[in-house]
Amino acid sequence: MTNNKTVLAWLEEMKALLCPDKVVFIDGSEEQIEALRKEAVEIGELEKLNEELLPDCYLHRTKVNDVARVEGRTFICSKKEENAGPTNNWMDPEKAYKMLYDIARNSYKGRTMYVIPFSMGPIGSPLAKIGVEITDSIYVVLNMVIMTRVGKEVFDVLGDSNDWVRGLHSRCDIDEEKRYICQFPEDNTIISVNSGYGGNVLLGKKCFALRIASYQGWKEGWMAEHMLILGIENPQGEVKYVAAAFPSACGKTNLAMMIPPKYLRDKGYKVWTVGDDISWMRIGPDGRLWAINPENGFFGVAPGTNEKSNFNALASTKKGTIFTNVAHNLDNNTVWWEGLDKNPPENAIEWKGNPWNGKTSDEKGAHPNSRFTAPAKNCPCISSEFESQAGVPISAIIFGGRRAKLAPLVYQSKDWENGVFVGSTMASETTAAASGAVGVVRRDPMAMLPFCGYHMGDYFRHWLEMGKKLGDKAPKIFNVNWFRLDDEGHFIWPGFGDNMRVINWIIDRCEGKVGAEETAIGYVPRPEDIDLTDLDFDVETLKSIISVDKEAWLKEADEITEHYKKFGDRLPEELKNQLENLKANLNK
Ligand code: GTP
Ligand code: SPV
Ligand code: MN
Repeated sequence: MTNNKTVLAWLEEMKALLCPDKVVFIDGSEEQIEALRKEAVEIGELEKLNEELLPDCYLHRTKVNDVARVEGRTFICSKKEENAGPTNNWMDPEKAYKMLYDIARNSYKGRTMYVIPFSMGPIGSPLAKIGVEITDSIYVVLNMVIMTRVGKEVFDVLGDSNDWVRGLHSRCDIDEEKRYICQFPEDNTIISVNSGYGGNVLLGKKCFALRIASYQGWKEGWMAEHMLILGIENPQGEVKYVAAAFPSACGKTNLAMMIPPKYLRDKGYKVWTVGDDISWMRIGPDGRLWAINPENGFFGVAPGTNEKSNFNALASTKKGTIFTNVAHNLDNNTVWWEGLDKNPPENAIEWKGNPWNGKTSDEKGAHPNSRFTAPAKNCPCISSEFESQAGVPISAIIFGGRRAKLAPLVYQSKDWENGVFVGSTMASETTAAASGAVGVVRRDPMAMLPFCGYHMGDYFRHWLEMGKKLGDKAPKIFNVNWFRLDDEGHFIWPGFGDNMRVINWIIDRCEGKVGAEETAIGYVPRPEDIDLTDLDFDVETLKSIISVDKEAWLKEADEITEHYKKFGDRLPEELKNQLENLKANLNK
């Protein structure tokens, strides 16, 4: 399928190491994919779901010990430890290769080595990049076919070039003691062993499109970010694009596919999805920041997805989708998860594979991090620019996270540099998307804490440099928080589609159409400027979630001081000054 010498040489090396019984190149043809689906069903990797209700859909269960990303076993293997920085685990590349090759040696014996050529981004786009993943898992192949652009065409575009990312995945024994997810940014290489869970094994996604690509972006002058991309069409038919970085399971897929409230729809507002997780951004010929979604599908959180919370995501899962770790409804051979509807199946199998009665059981039917892998083209609101080679121009960048207290519903940073400060100090309560405690506040700069492939101080510096290059064409930077809780622990803001009310304020700010109140942390909306039409939500409550509590923010500033210490002398001076300014403003 290719004559590329660097590809062929690497494949020979991998064959000698892994000793597969046979090698299969994935050409992207429907016949080959269909044959693989059949085989996956025969060997029990997948279960075929109801062809009438969920055509071409399948169910997969991972091992119980293998249900989320494992940040503690994820490593950046740069030659120098200091280049991985204080927020990453580091391993010496020489030692890492040796250890990983020892683990993977002969692990494909009796198995097939699948070779997957894939493009992150529209094939041939100047913003796209190419990878080759080898794996011994049909589940991985079938997920990669949905999540990326796979097939011979990718090799054609690659030609003789050596600019491609090597990805080795081996399931080995799914032994959590020997599980490693290692990125070698200086070698364009990823090695993942002893896991079969999405974020650890779909190597195009977090490993390449964020950890390796963030490093490439730093070296080459572009940005790889953990951001959704959303187009907002106003009644005049003009579309503005925003990119938003929220940590895992904090609402990217939801915002990327939201349905505006009825009265805004009636006026003619529309929302178009470009991406729900990752954004690659470059400065275009016009000097603005242009973004593509490097992915081709959605690997979304299932629980909580329903017709009301995310109609478009649910619609996207109705055909050609792989469900992982959800409950299996045996009555009609479909799937179910917590929050899908109020009618859990009685005759079902839960995510671990045991019989389950959703009406009487206290156990969960679906794992909290259960996922769907759905083709982007299924999405009813997929953007007409989804396949655009040039990408879309970004008007605003939005940061956000889960903060029960403190962070206002929305505020605008004073300028790019202040926006980088806001992003670099982001914090959020942890979720089930990674193993470990849930609900603990942690600093997660730009939602990239688990995904930045180099020293985060250098990453902040890169953001500042990009701002200088963009000058007055830089997107405006905002921060949002949909997750404020009242004293009873209920969400105060209705969220979901009603977030459109906040997005409209953001767009109006970008266009200079609306004023704001200046506070110590940035610009917050004047209460009358957030449109509450048709919403049972009073202005006093709104005021309570857009106000800035100086005492609480002074405490926050102290925590930021601690957070910043980690970065030592690689913390840009500009950000230190930003922190001092914040303190001074709060003490005024
Ligand atoms: P990753 O795929 O892990 O990167 O996650 P994500 O950021 O795409 O998260 P997703 O959109 O799947 O949201 C996960 C959870 O956030 C779900 O439980 C949603 O119900 C909840 N959520 C999303 N938007 C809102 C909102 O506006 N308000 C509230 N209260 N919850 C929300
Ligand atoms: C995330 O955790 O941010 C995800 C899911 O998008 S995973 O691909 O597992 O990383
Ligand atoms: Mn994500």
